[in-house]
Amino acid sequence: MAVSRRLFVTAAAAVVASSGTSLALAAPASASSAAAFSAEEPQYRIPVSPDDTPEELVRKASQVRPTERQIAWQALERTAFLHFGVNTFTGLEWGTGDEDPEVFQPVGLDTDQWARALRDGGFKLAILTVKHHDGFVLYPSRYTNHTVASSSWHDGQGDVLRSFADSMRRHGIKVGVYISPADENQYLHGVYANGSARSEHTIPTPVENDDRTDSGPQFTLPATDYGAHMLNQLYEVLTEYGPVDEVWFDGAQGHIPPDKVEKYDWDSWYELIRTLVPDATIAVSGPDVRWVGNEGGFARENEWSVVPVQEKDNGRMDFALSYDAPDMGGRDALVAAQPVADYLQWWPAEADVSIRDGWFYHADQRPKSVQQLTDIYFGSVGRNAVLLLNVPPDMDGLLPAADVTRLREFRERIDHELPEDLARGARVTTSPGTITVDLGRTREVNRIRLAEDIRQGQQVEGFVVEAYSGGSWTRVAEAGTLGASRILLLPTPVRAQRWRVRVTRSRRPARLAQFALYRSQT
Ligand code: FUL
Repeated sequence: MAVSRRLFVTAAAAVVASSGTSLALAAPASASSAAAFSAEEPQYRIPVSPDDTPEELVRKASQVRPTERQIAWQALERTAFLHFGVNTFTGLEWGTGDEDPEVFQPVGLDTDQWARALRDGGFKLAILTVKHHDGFVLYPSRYTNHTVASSSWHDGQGDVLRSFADSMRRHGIKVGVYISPADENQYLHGVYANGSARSEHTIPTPVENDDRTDSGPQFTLPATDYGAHMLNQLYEVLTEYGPVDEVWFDGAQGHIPPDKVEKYDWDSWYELIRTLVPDATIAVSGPDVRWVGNEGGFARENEWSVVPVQEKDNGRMDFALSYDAPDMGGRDALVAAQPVADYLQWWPAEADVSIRDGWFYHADQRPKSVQQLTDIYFGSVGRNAVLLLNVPPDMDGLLPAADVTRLREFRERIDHELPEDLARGARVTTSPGTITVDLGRTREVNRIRLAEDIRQGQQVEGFVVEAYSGGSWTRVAEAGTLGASRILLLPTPVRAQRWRVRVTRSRRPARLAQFALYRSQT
């Protein structure tokens, strides 16, 4: 079959280069998907219709590809959340919007300490709650008084966002911003969910005595009153604090009564973000990254990055099934979602969880154990998701010492779980659907890490890993999806010189980017 052979030739070239980590193989695709793969260009989002046959759905899924920004995001693997704001001082998880800004007194704020701890924990990006549901803003916004500027902390001159962004960049950590769509303070001021119609707004909307003199980009965008408020805040955050790498929109409504519905101006928000920071991912209530569906940090055993989505109000994409669906993108899910799905889209999973029970700091809570964090790592990064671990700063404005220690221990543990790759530089041979590595001598292995080259989409639906011993191949592990990262833990170490991965089912010929073997040192 032509497609298969072409990929196989490419595979051979990769093997000759003996990169050790860039392997390729032609897997036995199911006949229907392989035969149908042809003219259509692969893309990030492919329309589906109720008339598509199950085979057509699978063929379309096989043609979905990530964008460059999604590829860069997926490679981060470990990302961090920092929930910090008035709740840190009131002890609440969801604020009220009418708290006195004076409660915000992080007298020892040291964002370099945050950055060092996250860097030493192996984190590549950190997302700060610039605004949580209470509407209190961690920088001096021109569009609300519910901000750090209304606190006597630093005589009203404090700016946590500036400090955070500068520290993260100094320590090589990318900058993300959580800006809650729900805003209790704006609700109390009659702006959020006030029933205003969408109309054209000039963004940034000039304020009295506006201090912005340089002429940055200007927008005319449709929005409600509150939508324009969000646009103005996004504009401030995305133009005054250096390059932002992720904008995180939560889906929760806080305490705002459920019948007070603000129809968010997603299309306008996304347009502003894409124009101001084209490389930034827009996460969760956004087109680039999807919420995994729980707040425990665990992806599904078989996690797909190609999933059926529905187009909702004002250009928002949403999952076509429910977020707790056990299968997000397998063949059955593609069919089950068909009556309501508009597209199949590359929408990879982000698994969020807090190191403590709450998202905000509470003195009576303790960080999770190294073992719990390790299980979470294998359950997220090991299952084709990116981990988003929350580490909440305390009332001094510091990450608690116990959490700092735990982050370092966590990184050390992962380093010991996946030490030297025993397959690096090994002799590699391929045959259709199989890659074999010869380690040159018998080695003991108990961790296996595999990855598809996601530039070619996500194709693998089933694979086995086998070790050659006693004159025959023995199955040591088997799993369904593979995706950007799959880590398999063997219950007992296996000794063998030759190891192979065999793809047993795939949507179209797959290409492996990694086949690594480890003996943990724990
Ligand atoms: C949720 C919010 O309601 C929580 O407070 C927290 O921010 C979490 C990450 O998302 O939906």
